[in-house]
Amino acid sequence: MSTANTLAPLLNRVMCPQCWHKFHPEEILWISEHQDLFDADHRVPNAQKRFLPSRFTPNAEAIDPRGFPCHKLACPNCHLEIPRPLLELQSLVLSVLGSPGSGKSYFLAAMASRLRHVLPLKFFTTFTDADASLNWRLKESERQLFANSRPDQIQELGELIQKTQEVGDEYGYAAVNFGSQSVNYLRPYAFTMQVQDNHPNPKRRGVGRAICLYDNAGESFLPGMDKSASPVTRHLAESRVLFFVYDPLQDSRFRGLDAGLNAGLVDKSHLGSQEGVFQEAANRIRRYSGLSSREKYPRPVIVVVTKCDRWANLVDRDLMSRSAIVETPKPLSDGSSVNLNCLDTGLVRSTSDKIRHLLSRVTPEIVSAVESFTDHACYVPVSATGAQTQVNPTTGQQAVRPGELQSFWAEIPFIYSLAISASGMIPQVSR
Ligand SMILES: Nc1nc2c(ncn2[C@@H]2O[C@H](COP(=O)(O)OP(=O)(O)OP(=O)(O)O)[C@@H](O)[C@H]2O)c(=O)[nH]1
Ligand SMILES: [Mg+2]
Ligand SMILES: [Zn+2]
Repeated sequence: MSTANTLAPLLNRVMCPQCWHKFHPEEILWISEHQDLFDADHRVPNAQKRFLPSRFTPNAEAIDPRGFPCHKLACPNCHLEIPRPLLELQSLVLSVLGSPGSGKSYFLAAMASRLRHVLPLKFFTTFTDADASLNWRLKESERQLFANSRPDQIQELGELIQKTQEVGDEYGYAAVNFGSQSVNYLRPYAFTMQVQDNHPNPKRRGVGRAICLYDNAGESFLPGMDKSASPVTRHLAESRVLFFVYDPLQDSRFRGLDAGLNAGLVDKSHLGSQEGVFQEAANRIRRYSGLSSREKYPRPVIVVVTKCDRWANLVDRDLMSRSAIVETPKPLSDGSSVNLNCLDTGLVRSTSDKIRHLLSRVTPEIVSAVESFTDHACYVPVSATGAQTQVNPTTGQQAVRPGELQSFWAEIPFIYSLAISASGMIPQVSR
């Protein structure tokens, strides 16, 4: 029995979400289970041996060389584990980029937590971890923010989610040996997303995607940090949508607009400008994907303008009371109609215009950096924390009672990307 017919239905081509090797599903390796085969792999240290199977159980599980049935799969190139949904569902890679401290990890935690809630409740779509160990760091961040064991105690934001490390975090990265060369790969967060069978529109039922998201340390986006031995930002080239996390509070011109914006914020300008981070990412995308400097990037760039709990008033006093997901009657193919939740893309775009106007006035180089790269830019305000942060007078750091955290629009960049894509998973309306 071959591997190909043990896992049907499989995609024709699979892409490793770590080393980006593309391969046929029959090339996939299995991860042995017998303890004698521990630390016997020439690529991945301290791991079970990977092997190409020749024997299978009646349940279509490979049998390892010591006769044990196996369950996990690995990439034929880097030997790192690949969650099974990535072999079965079309994958969607999304990159998050931004300077150190801009709020990437907060945004991802708030976004994942909202999507787990909003997609099943409003869009008849499941959103679940494709692999618990890959998503461990993210789940831990979500738990710290939205299911904290001391919800009433004031805690500093920098403690709830710590800065993302550039190396060394055993959950975030994996070292692989290619002969004498060791390569450090960034591990993705992986989700399975599938339209449920109770979706009112039969055409949408069963549509699914495997989602891979990446959370780098901001330092990895600084110029000169792109190394062959640590290709941790290579996901940028495979990404369908870029989320550029822009933090207005790191820019002194922005902070000059409102005295309230200064409290408790650490000046990060010595780390380089945020448009410099974007330019560097754009250069890497051009280099990895062979896009010439005259060509424009054909995919969307969502500028996630974070921490809007601190600056929303500069745009619109009611900004944070608006909801972009609305219930609307939609016609079905059989002539009947049904009330469905839709993304109000009209509201998202008009909000984007207002924020673009503010950025063009205060930090015009951000707008020109993004718009000289793509014709598909959208500026979305997000707050991972909601309006409840305060500044600890002794340390000068932002602090919060975790029980009061309530994110704003954290799921909208993702939902908007799906709504404007051809997947048909998220219906849209423009009011
Ligand atoms: N007010 C407010 N502060 C935020 C928000 N999101 C993040 N912050 C603050 O920004 C700090 C940095 O956020 P992180 O998510 O860790 O930033 P990062 O981009 O992941 O940074 P690196 O891991 O260093 O690249 C946090 O410790 C918070 O103090 C937000 O929505 N509102
Ligand atoms: Mg981080
Ligand atoms: Zn690989």
